[in-house]
Amino acid sequence: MRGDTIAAISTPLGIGGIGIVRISGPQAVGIVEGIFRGKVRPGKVRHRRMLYGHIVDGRGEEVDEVLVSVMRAPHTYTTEDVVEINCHGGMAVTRKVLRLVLERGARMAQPGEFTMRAFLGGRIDLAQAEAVADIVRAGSERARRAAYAQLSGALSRRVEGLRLRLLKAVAHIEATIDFPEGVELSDDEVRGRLEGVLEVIESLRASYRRGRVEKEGVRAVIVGKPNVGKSSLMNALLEEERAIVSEVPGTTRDFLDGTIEIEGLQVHLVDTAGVGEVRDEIERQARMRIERQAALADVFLVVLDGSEPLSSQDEEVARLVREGKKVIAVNKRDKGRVVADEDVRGILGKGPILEVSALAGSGLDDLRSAILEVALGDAIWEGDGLLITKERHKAALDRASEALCRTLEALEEGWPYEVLRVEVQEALEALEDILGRTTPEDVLGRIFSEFCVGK
Ligand SMILES: Nc1nc2c(ncn2[C@@H]2O[C@H](COP(=O)(O)OP(=O)(O)OP(=O)(O)O)[C@@H](O)[C@H]2O)c(=O)[nH]1
Ligand SMILES: [Mg+2]
Repeated sequence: MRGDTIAAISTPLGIGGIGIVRISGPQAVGIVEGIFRGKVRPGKVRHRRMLYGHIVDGRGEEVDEVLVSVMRAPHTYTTEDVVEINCHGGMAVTRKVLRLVLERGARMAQPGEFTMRAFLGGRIDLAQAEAVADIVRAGSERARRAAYAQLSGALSRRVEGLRLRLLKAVAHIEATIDFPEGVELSDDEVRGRLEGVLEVIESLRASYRRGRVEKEGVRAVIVGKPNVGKSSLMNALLEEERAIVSEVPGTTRDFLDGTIEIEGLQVHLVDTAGVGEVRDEIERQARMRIERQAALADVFLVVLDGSEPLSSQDEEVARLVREGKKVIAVNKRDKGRVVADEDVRGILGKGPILEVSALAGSGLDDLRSAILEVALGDAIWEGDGLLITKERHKAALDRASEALCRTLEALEEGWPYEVLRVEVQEALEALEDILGRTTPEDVLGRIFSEFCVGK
């Protein structure tokens, strides 16, 4: 319910430099007045100010030394009065401060409730609110950049622009219905306007694949026959001795993973057991794990030993990765090379071939670039930097696109303008759904419930 006052610990639970208890709502300032002792009373603050003092409990005993930010509605995160108590970042301290706040009448905030209030208060739209969760979760530079663009309203402005253009088209269609003889636009002009909008929608839809990759990163699964240096390469890329390396074939049985960032893109590396003969139960289990990982791969990093002729085991590896995108690393180049590129192509087909030495650490920069290129490869998109990253937005744009295509068809076939109006209206509503203007309450609830508490 809006109108009550909510509170939560907004910093991660655990030990940290500071912990912040955030309070929002009409009682926020009054509640803090009751537990704060300092030179300036929170109630005296008219806009944004930080006060130094102590939090005291019901018996007047000091709980912690704090800084309290007092922010007055409507220019706050939630658009309501907001007070944030910066205390020491320990579990006992933050919990105690929160308990005192709750005892004075605040209610524990639901996940995402502060941001939901910002949305309901009209400070941000739904696409921006969703971006709050994304920027908090962003694990790489590219994910952060995509989330920030959405948070700052780049997507919202684009969608709002399209919405206004469609509204004009609707106004024109309605005028044509009401005063058929008084219209100043021809069918061609209506078509031109709708096509213009459709074009922008299509370019946004086309950015979705790329947007997903930038936001989620990619999973690169390292495969190869035993002893070619998969684990060595994994360690070299991670710059850490993560996996056991030995001259004995069959060293890796399970799979291991680790994450690197290549030019801001998160790449999740998975090292697997060597693909070879299956002679016992452990090897059977290892093979099952390889196949499971292979099914999850966005990209394969296929490792060959370039110092030895290719074997039937390499061909088995090739069969495993046949369907996928791949980067081929011809390893052990420090030992000399006997395998020619044509032979590699012969069994593995497409994909960049890189000569590397995991042992000497050479060729790794080119390998990283190749992984990046292949990961982004068929997500090529020639846009202006604005990316769709969310399934919900993609679905809304699909709906808008289909409705506009139907509108154009109806126009082509000379259907009455009443029919056009219905279709354009559908497209309009789909766009408004991105901004949260027509989004039903249960959908809103679901979106905000995915946030963390305190956001
Ligand atoms: N000379 C040379 N030796 C390498 C290179 N990379 C790995 N090795 C050696 O090859 C052997 C096998 O390396 P691993 O990294 O364990 O190979 P793997 O593919 O993970 O092996 P399995 O887990 O058994 O399938 C070790 O003795 C490594 O030191 C390289 O670039 N040059
Ligand atoms: Mg290994």
